[in-house]
Amino acid sequence: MSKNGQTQQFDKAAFQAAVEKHLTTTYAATVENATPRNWYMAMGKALAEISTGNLLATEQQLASEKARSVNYLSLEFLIGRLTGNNLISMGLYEDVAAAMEELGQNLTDLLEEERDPALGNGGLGRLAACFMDSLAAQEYPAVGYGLHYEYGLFRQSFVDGRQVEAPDAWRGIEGYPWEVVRPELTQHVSLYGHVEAYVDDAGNNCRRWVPGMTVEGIAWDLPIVGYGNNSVYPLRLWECRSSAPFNLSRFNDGDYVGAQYPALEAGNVTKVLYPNDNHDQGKALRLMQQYFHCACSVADILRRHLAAGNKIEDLAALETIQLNDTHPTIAIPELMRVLIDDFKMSWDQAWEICSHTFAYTNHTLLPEALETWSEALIQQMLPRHMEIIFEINHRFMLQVEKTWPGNNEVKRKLSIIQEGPQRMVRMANLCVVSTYAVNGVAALHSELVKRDLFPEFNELFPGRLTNVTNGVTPRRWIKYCNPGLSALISEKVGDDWPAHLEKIAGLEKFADDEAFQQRYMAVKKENKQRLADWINENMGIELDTNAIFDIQIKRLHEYKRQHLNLLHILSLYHRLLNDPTFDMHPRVFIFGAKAAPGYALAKDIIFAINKVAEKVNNDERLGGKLKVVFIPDYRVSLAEILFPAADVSEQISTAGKEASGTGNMKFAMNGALTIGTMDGANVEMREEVGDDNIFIFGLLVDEVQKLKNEGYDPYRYYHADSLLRAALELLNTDEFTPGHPGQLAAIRQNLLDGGDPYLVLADFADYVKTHEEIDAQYRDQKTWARKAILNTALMSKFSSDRSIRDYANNIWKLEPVKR
Ligand code: KOT
Repeated sequence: MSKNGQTQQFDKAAFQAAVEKHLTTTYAATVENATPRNWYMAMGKALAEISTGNLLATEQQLASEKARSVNYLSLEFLIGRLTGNNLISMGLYEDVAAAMEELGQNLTDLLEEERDPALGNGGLGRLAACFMDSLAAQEYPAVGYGLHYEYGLFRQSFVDGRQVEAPDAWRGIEGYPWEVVRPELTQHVSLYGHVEAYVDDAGNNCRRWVPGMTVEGIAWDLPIVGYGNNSVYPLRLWECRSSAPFNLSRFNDGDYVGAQYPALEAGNVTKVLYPNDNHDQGKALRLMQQYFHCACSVADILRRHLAAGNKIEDLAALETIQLNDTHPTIAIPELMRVLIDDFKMSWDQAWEICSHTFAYTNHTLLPEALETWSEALIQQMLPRHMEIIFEINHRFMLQVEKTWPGNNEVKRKLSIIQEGPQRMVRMANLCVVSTYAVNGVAALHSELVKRDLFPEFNELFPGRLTNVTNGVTPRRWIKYCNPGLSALISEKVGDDWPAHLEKIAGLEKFADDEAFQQRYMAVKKENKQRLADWINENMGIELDTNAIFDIQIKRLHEYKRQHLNLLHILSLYHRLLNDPTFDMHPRVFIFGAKAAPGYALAKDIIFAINKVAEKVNNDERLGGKLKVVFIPDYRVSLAEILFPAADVSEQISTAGKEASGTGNMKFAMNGALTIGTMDGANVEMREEVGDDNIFIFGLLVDEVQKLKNEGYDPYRYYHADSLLRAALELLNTDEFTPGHPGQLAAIRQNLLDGGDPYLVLADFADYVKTHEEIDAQYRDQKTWARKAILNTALMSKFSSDRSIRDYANNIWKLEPVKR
């Protein structure tokens, strides 16, 4: 790697010529009349030509070396904008900025033209994107398999404070410049129909699926560019189209509109990303998406394997398939079906391969997020798969019988088929039975997976259940999004830290250096100003960057407890107005969150925060001490401005509910101090930074359990705590909704009479007290700077490079292949 991390010669003149050629021939614009969007598209195309070349070369090298690779199957890849990030990975950022400047274009402005590809809901999808980045950066051979949704996660706006959803046509009219369609990789996917028995030529009794219809899977590749190397891996996204665009007989009958009907239906399969995070809706079209994704991906894995000259028997030796949660579980019976029905393997041969090929990551313990599918639905859509699932379960039940003879209760609990009025298939059980490794995503979470979710499985399959703590890519989440901090880090520890995050530990010795503290805090101030400018320009709210920027950005969910944050804000409002002795450092509370469109209480919480913001931001009596901002349409590109600008990071889920969290890591890397519960990865972050450099509060997992077992009574806290009472009562007035009392009462109702399922009231007092500590400590800027620096310095464990090395060494048994 040469200067600037550049991996190959950059020919400026040739690049400029390529941009201008695309401007005219691809986008029909001239240098004189081109819009910024034309320029961005043409530049993107010219860059994609370079990465596509490297993608093909990497593909060929890996095939010829017969390298073992991982296939990362995920219904979500929340990649965010690619252009800026790929420029950094290619080491071309400065060169391209200069080349575009000569063409009269400002690179920073052009990068703003890119829409976010929002092909994920939140943490799970963003993790998949960070993992692809880390696989490529470390050259672990990999293919990401996902869906080419026509519409990504909905766009959010607020109308009178309420969330309104709009479709997200992320590819625009022109298409996305980084994607390349691969027609030669098209797959055909069957659906519906029935299974029939037949006797083959050798006299064997066989079964085969006679499908009711087929659809086509079109492959679109996005380049995952390795940082500072020339490896480029594909993120392969499948688009569903109708196999036959017209039903020809009906077309010839003159029924032109009716003839196009099947085409419209097939297009529906990958039309839109389901907008639920941590929630299973159980819709038939979602099952079809899942199967379509799995059938295309499994077929493509086999195609690659065989095309490289490998034997089908060697599949497990050369390929591993990681299932990102249970969403792609149907890949397991699909591979069994192909091996048995198409490759004519015996059950035992096929099972030997499958059970050594798949591994599964569990991302949640929330019961409402654990997927089950109705047996009747699978039977109808995928009849052969249902047979295979029954057979897997039958053999598994025999094994359970051996370990726990005559114990029907344990059988009922472990069975892949859940009995009841409507029999359901438990996808997590199918995964644990059929994979060689199951991991949770943070140490605490993985312990709870073993202890609470799958204790008997852990007994039955010792060693199968394990942990890989999540991580985030330091390329996007420090280097790209925080250039000021990056320059400062490079000056102190050298410039190879983005690929070797252990190096940032070198900052630790500057934590007490006053000159360094001042520069570090100056960078923070600039980042706060950048965010304040964005908020002023887009929302018309003016902020003082001397205030504490206290940020909670993540999906809106009761267990994440944005309403605990809200109650704290209400308590400050109450004290500022009613307690003349109360003083506080000015504070800006910033939120960003989308609520699932069908999640009423989550939407009520958004509405309440917006209404409180409206009042508070214009209330002269508060003397500018309290501001509340709810940023609309929170997405990756806004996260890139928000994380670097935070002083305080809110990670306040009920203990045991947030499997890991990954925003917590991004905040800390960028020097925000965490206020958080002993939940998910917060626990390991505390281990790394030390108790003095993080603000931990609230009940522990076992205390939550104990309180619930004893019969939790939210009214106990309500009666005992006058501040809490004052905050809750504000929700019953028309203080924030003038003339409309009760518009915010649903939240209060849920917390008091609804039983407060996430123990908001139980944790309130400790939360308030911990915020008072934050207030006091922020006033001592030197001490604060020291803590912030230590947070950056001590976060190296949470690089997704480390996560991927853990997967590679402990689960996948994968070696890097250098280009
Ligand atoms: C579940 C169902 C549908 C869509 C998303 C989920 C989901 C998301 N389950 N867990 N997650 C989050 O995954 C992140 C990455 O591991 C975790 O950091 C986070 O705690 C999970 O809530």
